[in-house]
Amino acid sequence: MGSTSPSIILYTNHNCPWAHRAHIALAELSLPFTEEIIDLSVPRTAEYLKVNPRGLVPSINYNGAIITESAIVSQFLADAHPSHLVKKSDEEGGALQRARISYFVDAYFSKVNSNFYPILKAQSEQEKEVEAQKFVDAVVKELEPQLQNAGPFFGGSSKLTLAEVLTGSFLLRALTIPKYEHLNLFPKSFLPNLEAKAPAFWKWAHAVIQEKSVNHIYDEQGVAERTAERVKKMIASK
Ligand SMILES: N[C@@H](CCC(=O)N[C@@H](CS)C(=O)NCC(=O)O)C(=O)O
Repeated sequence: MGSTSPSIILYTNHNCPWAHRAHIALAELSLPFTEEIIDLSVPRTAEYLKVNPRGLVPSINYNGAIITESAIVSQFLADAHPSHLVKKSDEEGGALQRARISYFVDAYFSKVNSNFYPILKAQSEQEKEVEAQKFVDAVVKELEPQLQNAGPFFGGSSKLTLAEVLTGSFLLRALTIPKYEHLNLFPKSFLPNLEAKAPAFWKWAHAVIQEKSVNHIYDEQGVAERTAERVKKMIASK
């Protein structure tokens, strides 16, 4: 499966951090693909619902097989095209590397990223400080110990791994949206606090977001502005 170039259609939307994972995987694997942008501002077409009955992006059509859910899509691509992203499970150290990556990604999403929207939705600076501290504390407790041997990427890898494929688009958001101070989404202390308390995370995360495969579809300002709009709507509908 890995040697000939497969036919791939990626159903995506560049503003979606989940779909963004598939872009990173495809770029890292240098796989050519056709892109179909799904407009998420309107109901999904009957045609797209046939591809993914959940109506979500991303989905891929890989040589005629439909695969949905960003983590599954990324894992599938990495498994189908063995590379620097992850060792094969029967390779020496492969099963353990896979376990380490899965644990890291689980920690990122269940313990750290779950604190992201509460910061944005908090309305006073003081409330934002409290929520932001929870994010930083979770990074310190859950991720910092796992990044001590980053080199610069997960597990001492000099190239991106599946850990970065699955977290990169979220790191971009966490590290760039706070720079747009006028949008009042994050407390001013957030980035300096993160840098001071979680230096290994800081170094790793910046190495990740500087990679072309990670940032090539990212519209930093657009995402920041649309996030502010979405948060406004969430607060108004409470
Ligand atoms: N668990 C899904 C989440 C994907 C997801 O939430 N995509 C959003 C855009 S960021 C979407 O398609 N939303 C369309 C909708 O909810 O109607 C994955 O990882 O692929």
